[in-house]
Amino acid sequence: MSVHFGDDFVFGAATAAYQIEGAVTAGGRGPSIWDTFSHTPGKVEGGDTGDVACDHFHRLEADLDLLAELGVDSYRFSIAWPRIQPAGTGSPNQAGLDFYSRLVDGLLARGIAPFATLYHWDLPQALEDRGGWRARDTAYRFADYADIMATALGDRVARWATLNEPWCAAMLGYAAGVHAPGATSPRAGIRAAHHLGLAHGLGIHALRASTAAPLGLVYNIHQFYPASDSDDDLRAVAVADATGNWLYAEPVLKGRYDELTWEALGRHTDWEFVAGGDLETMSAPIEFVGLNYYSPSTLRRGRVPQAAPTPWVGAEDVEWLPARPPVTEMGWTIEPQGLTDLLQRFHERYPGVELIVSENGAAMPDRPGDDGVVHDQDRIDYLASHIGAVAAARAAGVPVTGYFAWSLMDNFEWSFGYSKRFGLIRVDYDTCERTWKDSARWFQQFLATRTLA
Ligand code: IFM
Repeated sequence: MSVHFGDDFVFGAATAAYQIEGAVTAGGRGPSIWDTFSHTPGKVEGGDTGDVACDHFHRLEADLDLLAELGVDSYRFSIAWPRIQPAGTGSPNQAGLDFYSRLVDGLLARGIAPFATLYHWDLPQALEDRGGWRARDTAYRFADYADIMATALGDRVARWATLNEPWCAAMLGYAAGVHAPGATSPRAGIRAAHHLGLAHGLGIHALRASTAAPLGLVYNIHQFYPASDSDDDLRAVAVADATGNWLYAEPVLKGRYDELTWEALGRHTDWEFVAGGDLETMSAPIEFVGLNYYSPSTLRRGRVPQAAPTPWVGAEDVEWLPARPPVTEMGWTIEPQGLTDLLQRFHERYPGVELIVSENGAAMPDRPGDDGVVHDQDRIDYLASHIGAVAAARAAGVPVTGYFAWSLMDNFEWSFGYSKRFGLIRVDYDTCERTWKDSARWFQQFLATRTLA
């Protein structure tokens, strides 16, 4: 059986600024929390930093040509806030605006729809020095930045996301300490989650004033399964959902926090940072939600509470079972059915919102053959099976309108540095040379027919 995706379905590839751009001091860019974090010994594998990354900043035109050759409908990129406001406040840095303006115009000239994400984790360091996402003020500074970007690019960007994966920004960054800024306080993680949601709502208001494009945000809603049908294991999933998923989605899509979210997080916070009117601001109407999916997890009621610091704030007595094989280089279970299930259950909980698979892909071992090419049949299988999983969700009535492969090219995988490769296109980190992997050729051929065999 084959599945065909009509022309109204959007296929694309995704990247993020700090992961590919490099050129961290070029054009007046200020330091971000990821510059500080990656330069702190012991924080990133191999001492890797984003100083050069894929040197995309200097290779923009050639990278846009790669996208055109791939044949994508859309490109999802993120804007580095510290290129626009080097110290996180004040008037915009023209060189930064010019770079993204060239990026957007270059996409449009190639017939590719620009999909911009405003915040993919590179907070200006100056704002972190004033409290970062622990501070309510950061949400208002984000709205100023959103306003600047909407004014500059609102006539040309086809789709805007305010945030990428607020769970990672809040919990990996402020509770578990494995992402920038490296804080290890559950309370700070929850505050950050709320202020990120507030920033999203304020950002939507700012964007709305200058663009008619669809607006939304991107989540990594986790797909959880209970280890058994026991009440304990079902409760483990409910708690993990309430604290790891609905903490982010419920205020935005329903204007409230779930009862179980208040309850489970109550041991860490008194919620004093939730001000009157916040939930209304956070739930400003949006057109779409992006869901990033890589792998599901199986949970049971934990026998031993998780040791701190953990990103699973509020779910400390939930146990994550070891990943079932087959796994990717990240050690993540390969389970396409998880994507169908995620799309279905998100749609059931939040009907009426358009969904986009805004990231999906796999880090694989990737050894170039004697011909210098990476013959990554494993990645092709991963992509094909997950695009099939999207088709299954659509067939079941879920309004999924797009799929973005992560990632266009190998890049800086946060605390794993350059040790994990997710790209369709290989990057030689000594020369920054790009080489097409078999998966890139496969995606190109697939996009030519939009038909999955
Ligand atoms: O590389 C990241 C990306 O920045 C956010 N989503 C998950 C990807 C793979 O870990």
